Amino acid sequence: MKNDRVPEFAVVGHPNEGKSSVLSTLAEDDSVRISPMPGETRECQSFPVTIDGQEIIRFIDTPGFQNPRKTLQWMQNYTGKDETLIRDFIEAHKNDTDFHDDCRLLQPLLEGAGIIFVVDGSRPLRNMDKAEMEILRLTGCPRMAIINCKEEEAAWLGKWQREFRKHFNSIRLFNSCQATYRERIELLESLKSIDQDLQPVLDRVVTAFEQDWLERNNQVVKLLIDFLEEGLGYSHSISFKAGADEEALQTRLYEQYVQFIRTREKKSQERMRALYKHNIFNLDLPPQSILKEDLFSEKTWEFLGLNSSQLIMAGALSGAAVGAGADLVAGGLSVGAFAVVGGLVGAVGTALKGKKFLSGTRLLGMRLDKQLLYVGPVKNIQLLFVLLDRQLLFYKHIINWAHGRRDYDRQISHQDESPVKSGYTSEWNRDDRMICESFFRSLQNPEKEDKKDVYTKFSSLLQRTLQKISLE
Ligand SMILES: Nc1nc2c(ncn2[C@@H]2O[C@H](COP(=O)(O)OP(=O)(O)OP(=O)(O)O)[C@@H](O)[C@H]2O)c(=O)[nH]1
Ligand SMILES: [Mg+2]
Repeated sequence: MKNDRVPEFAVVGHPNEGKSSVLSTLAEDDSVRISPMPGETRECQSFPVTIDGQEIIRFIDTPGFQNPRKTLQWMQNYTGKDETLIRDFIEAHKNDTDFHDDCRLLQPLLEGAGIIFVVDGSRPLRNMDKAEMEILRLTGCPRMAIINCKEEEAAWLGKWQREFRKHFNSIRLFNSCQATYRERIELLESLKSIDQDLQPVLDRVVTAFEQDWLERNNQVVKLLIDFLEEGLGYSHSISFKAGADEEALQTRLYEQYVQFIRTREKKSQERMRALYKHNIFNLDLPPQSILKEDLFSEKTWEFLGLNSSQLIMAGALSGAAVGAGADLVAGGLSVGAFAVVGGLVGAVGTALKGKKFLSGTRLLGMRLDKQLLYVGPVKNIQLLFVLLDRQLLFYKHIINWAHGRRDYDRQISHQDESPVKSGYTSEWNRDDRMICESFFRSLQNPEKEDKKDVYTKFSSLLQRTLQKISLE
């Protein structure tokens, strides 16, 4: 592999070991075909990784070995030069259907690709595997081995590792269904050790991956701020005719708002998904995920956002609905903590009593002035923290969903049912919460606040949090 070329790696191995899954995760490409049936990949396919429109590395999916023992035998009896071994093997077998897959998988090596050999380390080592490793050694190409355990079985790992040491320059455990961003970077780092010539170019690739990740986090920050501005700064007025049914109107307006914020939240999650290149498959949330709860469910408000004393402080400082905190303290955490109106809270609050989540204090400000009913902006600061927690948990879910994973096989349960906060915002320190309060205040009084400073601090708080979640 020359220095000025885009580095290229062929992912090879026995059928059905997880080659395509590893590739899909490494390249963050969910269009790679994966199947429980062996023999899914029959032809080589190249998957480039591009950053800012520039191809920086390329992985090639290949079919599994079809006839490793006979291939090895042929290679061991070969009397030509080492450099022509692969070419002559392909030439000798190109019309033999028994060696179709072997010829295909060796072709990229002829064109200068490095080797990533994938095995399922949860099964025992067989002679067939030794034959495959020996073939790869005879090719003389730079190579690393990846142990991708399909089952949680570690009994065979030692044996695999001992055998690998004889044949490969580098060995790594990498789970195609669970690998995180950090593990992808580490794998690329270890590719450097398989060939000195690769080091400078792979250094550039790793730096590009890291910068790209930071840039995507920046995009998430922008996306979150847009979402919060729209969702919390929501405000408009409608005409109100004397004698009209105020209560019905307020209820309708409240419901409109709830619909609006739910749709907007979904939209920003879709954008986040696209940023992390999850385009095709469903990324099922674990069955007990708090994110499966409705935004306005009691459980959501119990588990996410600030705790009651943090909330009282936040309300006091930002001039937001302090009552929410007081209610939570007085009535335990059973109250939904929102209501429809601001100025008219008394009347409507009473009228709506019994309707589970329309009681308590203010969520959305509403003010009647002559012929106009003013709606918004949001009054309850807890909504800021709940929305943020939901987005941050969604972010965590997205970035930790490996592209090679196609279903939710491990159930992560929320066993702790006590009202302990499980989001990120309640872990923020006082200074961080104050940054949020200033941001919230600036949405309530857009013309009064010095927005620039507030936004800079809020952005950097979000950026720091995303970075921390990326490394968890
Ligand atoms: N649980 C689990 N399943 C995995 C893992 N890696 C792959 N699989 C599953 O194993 C099966 C085979 O995966 P593929 O990636 O298609 O394997 P392959 O080596 O490309 O197979 P061929 O193209 O047929 O040679 C699929 O059902 C994958 O979902 C893993 O780490 N954990
Ligand atoms: Mg495959």
